[in-house]
Order: sequence, then structure tokens, then C-alpha cells
Amino acid sequence: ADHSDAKGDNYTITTPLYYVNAAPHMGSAYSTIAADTAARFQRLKGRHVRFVTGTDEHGEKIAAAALSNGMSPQQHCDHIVGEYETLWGQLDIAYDAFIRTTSSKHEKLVHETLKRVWEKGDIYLSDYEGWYCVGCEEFKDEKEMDAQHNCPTHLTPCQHRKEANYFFRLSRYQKEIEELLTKEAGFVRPESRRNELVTWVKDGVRDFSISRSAVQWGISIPNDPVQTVYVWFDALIGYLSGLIPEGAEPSLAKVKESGWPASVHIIGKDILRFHAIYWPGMLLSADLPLPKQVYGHGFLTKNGMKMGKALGNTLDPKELVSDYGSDAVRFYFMKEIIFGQDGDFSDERFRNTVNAALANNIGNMLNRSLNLLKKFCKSEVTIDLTADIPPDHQLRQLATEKMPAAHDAYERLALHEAIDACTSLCAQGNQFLERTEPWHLFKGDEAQKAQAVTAICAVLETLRIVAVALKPVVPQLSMRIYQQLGYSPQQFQDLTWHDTAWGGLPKGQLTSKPVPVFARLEAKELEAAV
Ligand code: ME8
Repeated sequence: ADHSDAKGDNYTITTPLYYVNAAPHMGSAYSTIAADTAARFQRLKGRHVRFVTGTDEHGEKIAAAALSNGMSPQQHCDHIVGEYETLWGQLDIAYDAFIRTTSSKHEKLVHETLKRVWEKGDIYLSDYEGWYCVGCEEFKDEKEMDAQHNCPTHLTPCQHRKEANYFFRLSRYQKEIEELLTKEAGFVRPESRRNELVTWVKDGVRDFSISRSAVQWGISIPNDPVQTVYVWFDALIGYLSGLIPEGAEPSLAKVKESGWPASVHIIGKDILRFHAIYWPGMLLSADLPLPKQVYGHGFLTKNGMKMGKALGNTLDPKELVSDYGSDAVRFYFMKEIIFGQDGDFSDERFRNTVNAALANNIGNMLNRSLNLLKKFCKSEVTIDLTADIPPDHQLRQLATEKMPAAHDAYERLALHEAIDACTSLCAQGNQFLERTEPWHLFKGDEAQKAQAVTAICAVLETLRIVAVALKPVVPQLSMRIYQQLGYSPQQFQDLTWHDTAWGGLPKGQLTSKPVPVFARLEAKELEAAV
């Protein structure tokens, strides 16, 4: 079934805007790969996709990182932004917009938002006293820290601060936010993360400070040169400025026609509170529509600890992708970690998973089938009409079941489930090949030869379908499968989700000279970058 019109044609998806205190690590890559996979699926569905990513460049943490690198904040940011862009290129991340919070269009939109919120009467000056974690760029409640006032994420002491700040009247939106979290099914995903937020909101949301007096590296507060905008208030607005087309005059009046509200913000569970509570409050105050969904995925861990820049227990995605290629990295993290839950990485599990599915299962099945066609059909390496394979053929039946399941899984962002539907179809294809033994049938009478050709065509058609369905996850492998099946790059480019329907391989299609589409991964010396 085609659901393409069910939710309208626009699909706006975002990644977090990453801090540029250090080079991107596997956690940043994980969110981005997931968002890219979802974006590619929606494009395949024919929706008008706007995929926004970018960088969060202001604040104390970034200024401190620049200082310790001996650079000016702007130089430091430019340098790290370059690393993000390079990595996204290596990982085949096809974003539509990359927003930097140091860009002038962003600054204009922050000022306009601030003005609206101010005019609403939602900003006031007050004293703030509390414990601040620079790593999180967040004041912490007593109950979130241990007795020594350490941040639970960074394991470093929070600093006691007292200053005059501008505050945002979040408390005014208590009722709306509570309703959003309790009544809008699907606003926060996965469902399991909602309760925590509901509890927090029911306790009563408190106004939060949106400016800093001791921080110079930030967007100025108009008419108060001492204060800069708090980095979170600044960064969230990046989702709006990211949508403003290059060259257009940045204005809040334009965000709706540019794709706002977002269909989904993909983020890690660490920053759910900002996205599901603070951000809706800000948008309500500024009279802007709310995002449809906030998806808080789990953490990549190493020995049970969140992998991250702060603890230095990261995995270098640059190294991983240059050793093993983009498809392998994308496939492993999307398939092996239940999207929404935490997941561990091990070098061995990485290689085993990828080899089993992409090299042994998909790659071998394709190569074997094409070689059999070539060997036994000589120059007439042509395909039967796969559409004539009866509906109750085992592979046809299975493909017809699995593809709608994969579709629904993608729509729900159950990305691992979508992939499992494809890999289990391929596993069945391999078993079918083993059982039918076309290599024996080819040596039999005409009827048996015809049976052999049909069997191989069914397998190739299965692979073609899987290539379409996995295009959002492993775009390069997918393209190579299509080339092997004799399609042009343009035909691959033009694929839509409809092409997962059985019967696509046409009669007379000339397949290409068989070459392996996926090389087995061999062990490399992987070192965790510290
Ligand atoms: O929080 N596992 O930026 P950030 C999975 N600038 N994902 C991880 C991860 C891990 N171990 N570590 C980080 C910020 N992430 C703000 C966001 S948005 C307007 C501002 C991912 O560079 C995850 O998505 O610290 C997390 O939410 C994000 O990186 C934090 O990135």
C-alpha cells in the first residue's frame, strides 16, 4: 500500500546542531546517519524532503576549546566545521541545509525571535544562583548531581554561579506543554521516554535563564551589551534559520513556506528536555507551530558508559569509514542497534554483522546467480519476465509480505526493523537457491533448464527489491546491485518506493558482467581515539 499522501508532501527532518568543541565522534555520526536514512526513505517515497543539520558554535564550552587550541573562536569553529563537512561527505550524508549558528542569517532570526518573545512579555531580568555544568551548558538541579556536585554525564564538578540574567517565562506555558506531552500521542518517541518528561513537567516547569553575563562568545542581547544569548536558546532557533533558503531575507514570516514545522527532530536522549519542553515553550511564545515529533534515540556505549567527547572514550568515525567504507558503517549502526535503545560497539561484532549480511548473504547470492546465468545461458544472459512468476512463489510471496512491513517500520523510524525485513528476505533467497540447486537443473532437460532460469530470476528479482528497500541505508551497495542487474545510473536515480513491488525486472534485461558488489571486511587495527 502506498501511504505517500497520508501525511502530506513535505517532510522536514533535523539532526542536533553539534557542538564544535571537538571533532565529530561516532555519537554525532550515529544521529546523522539515522536522520539521513530516514530522509532518503522519504525521498524514495516522493516527499519533498528538507534535511537540516549543522553546528552549535557559541558559548563557554566552545570559547574554552578555542582558547586551549590557541585559536580565535571563529577560527576554531571554521576548522571543526570543516571536519564535520568532510565526515558527512565520507558517510554519504545527503543533507539539504547545513546551518552554522555563527552565520548572519541565524543571528537575525535569533534577534527576531527574541523580539517576539520579549514583546509577549515573556522575558524578565532576575538573579540566578545555581550549579552550572559547562559541558552540558546547563544549570543542574540538586537531585541531578552527587554530593560533590558532579555532573552525571561529564563526571566533572559543576560550578556554583550567581548572576543577573534574563529569564524566559516558561512557566506560563505549563498547561500547553503538559497537554502536548500527555495528549499528543507520538510527540515524544520512543514512547518509553515520555514518562520521564511528563513527571518532570508535572513537578512544574520553571522559568529558565536565557542569557549569560560572563560569556562573550555569543549572540548579543539587544540593548544590553553585557549579556549574550544562552547557547541553548540560540541553538534551537537554528532549526528555523536552517530552513531559510540561501540568499533569502531571513525572517520568521518565511519559515512556514520553507518547511516549518519539522516532521521530526532526531536527537539523543540526553537533550530531550530541551527539545520537548523548552523548545515548545519558546515556539508557543513566538507564535510558531510546534514540531510534530521529537525522537530521542539511545546512546552508543563503551563498557556501559556513554561514548563521548567528554569522557574521551570515543570511536573515530573517520577511521572506521576509511577502513571499512560508508555502507558498512551505516549498515552496522542502523541494523545492530534497536533505534531508540542504547547499543554497544565491538570491532568483531561490527565485522561479523556486516560480512554476514552484505558480503555473504546479499553479495554472494547476487554473484552466484549472475555467474550461473552467464555459465549456462552463454550469450543470452537475459531475464525472464519476473512478473509472470506466480504470486504463490515462495520468494514472491515473502517479498510481497516483507516490503509493506519494511515500509511501515521506516515510517515509524524502526530503522533496524526495516533492515531486518530485508535481510530476512535475503536469507530466504539464499536458502531457496540451496534447495532448488539450479546448477543441477541446468544440466537436465528443457523443462528443468526453464525451472533453473525461473529460480535464478526469482532470486535476482528479490535482490533487486532489496536493493530498492535498502537504498536509504546502503546507497552505494544498492547502486552496485542495480548496475549488476543491468540498470543505468539514471534508472537507479529515479527509483521510488513503488519499485519494491514484484515484477520490476523486465524480460530481456541484460545483466552486467558479474563482479563482487561487496568485499568482505578484514580485521584492521582499530584504536579508540582519545
Ligand atoms: O548537545 N551515542 O551537541 P553535541 C549516541 N549542541 N548519540 C550521541 C552520543 C552517543 N554516545 N553522544 C552524542 C549538543 N550523541 C547541542 C545540540 S540542538 C539545537 C543542540 C549525539 O555535539 C546525540 O544525538 O553534544 C546527542 O543528542 C548529540 O550527539 C549531542 O551532540
